Amino acid sequence: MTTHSAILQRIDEPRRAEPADRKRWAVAEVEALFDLPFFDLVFRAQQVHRAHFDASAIQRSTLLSIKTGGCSEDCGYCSQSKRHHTGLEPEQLMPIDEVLDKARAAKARGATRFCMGAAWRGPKDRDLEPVVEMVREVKALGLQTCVTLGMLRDGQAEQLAQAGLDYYNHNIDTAPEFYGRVITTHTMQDRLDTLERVRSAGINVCSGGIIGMGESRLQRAALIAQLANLPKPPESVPINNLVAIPGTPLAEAEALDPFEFVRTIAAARITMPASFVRLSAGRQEMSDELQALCFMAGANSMFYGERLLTTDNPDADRDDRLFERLGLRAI
Ligand code: SAM
Ligand code: DTB
Ligand code: SF4
Repeated sequence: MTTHSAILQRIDEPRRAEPADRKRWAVAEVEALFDLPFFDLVFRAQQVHRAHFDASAIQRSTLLSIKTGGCSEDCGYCSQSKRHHTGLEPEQLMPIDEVLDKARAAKARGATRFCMGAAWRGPKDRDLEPVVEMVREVKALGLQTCVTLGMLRDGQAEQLAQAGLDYYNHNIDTAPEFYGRVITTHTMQDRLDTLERVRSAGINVCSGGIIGMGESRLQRAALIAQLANLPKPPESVPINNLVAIPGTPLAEAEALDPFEFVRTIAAARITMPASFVRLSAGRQEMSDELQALCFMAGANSMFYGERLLTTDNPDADRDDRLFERLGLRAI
């Protein structure tokens, strides 16, 4: 018998698998992509996109913060660090019934994946138990599951895999050379170690980054190269535009040229042809036209529903209208 999740899995599969002799991207080569005239870059990204995917099909995930605030880490962009004064009230882990209600609503609205986020450096074993239960129950609703819980220790990824977790989100966030300017309480190597644990446990990897944090174009290229050159590229690559949150060290970061955001999407598409590239945080501040350019540059996934973790996302109605106007189809 074909299960609902097996069908979802199949819809999700890119048209062509990665070639065995996959190219390694030098940072300079990725930078050369960024340096192309805008329309040459977008055209190239479109060609790659269409060779691997139906260009009208967009995957939609709904996010839920299951444990908000009070985090020990000092990530300079994040509202949830207890070191920043963002006025966010730390909360306990959300009860499972509430999580399931949100998941049912997300499914009814048309999301195919439900992503649960926790403001932890990493889960303690006693934290993981209830999350494992959430994964099992959300999956039983016929949704794909994703969690983002911070760094994992030995054995934790396997527990999540046993519960049937489909994706683990863990971003490398920025270029290796810029990492220490944004985060000092853990290293990029710590993040890479977790990604390796997730891979070894057989869970799909969701990893991307944030742009607009004051990094250079070369550093944006280095972020993309680092993702593309992972032993296996992430199945899902979220590209977040910084949401500048008052009270965080990056509250006053200078806004990035929107075309540079589109270029980053295009570079991700070209270097990771078979991955889903997610147009992630920052959509609330984007015009419909800018989002359309992102889809044209190869974005084929997004967060759907009015809330990200602690900030707003466009209303589902606005997104539905945009899909209709552009002839896009949700998967
Ligand atoms: N604590 C876990 C972790 O760090 O992986 C999970 C939650 S954390 C909030 C997930 C991701 O959200 C971060 O890695 C970052 O990429 C993104 N993020 C957080 N705050 C953001 C902001 N203000 N703007 C854009 N992206 C943000
Ligand atoms: C990802 O790359 N972006 C999402 C999800 N993965 C967890 C989070 C975006 C957070 C934006 C700021 C906030 O709402 O707090
Ligand atoms: Fe904590 Fe994650 Fe926010 Fe960093 S990004 S402060 S680890 S919740």
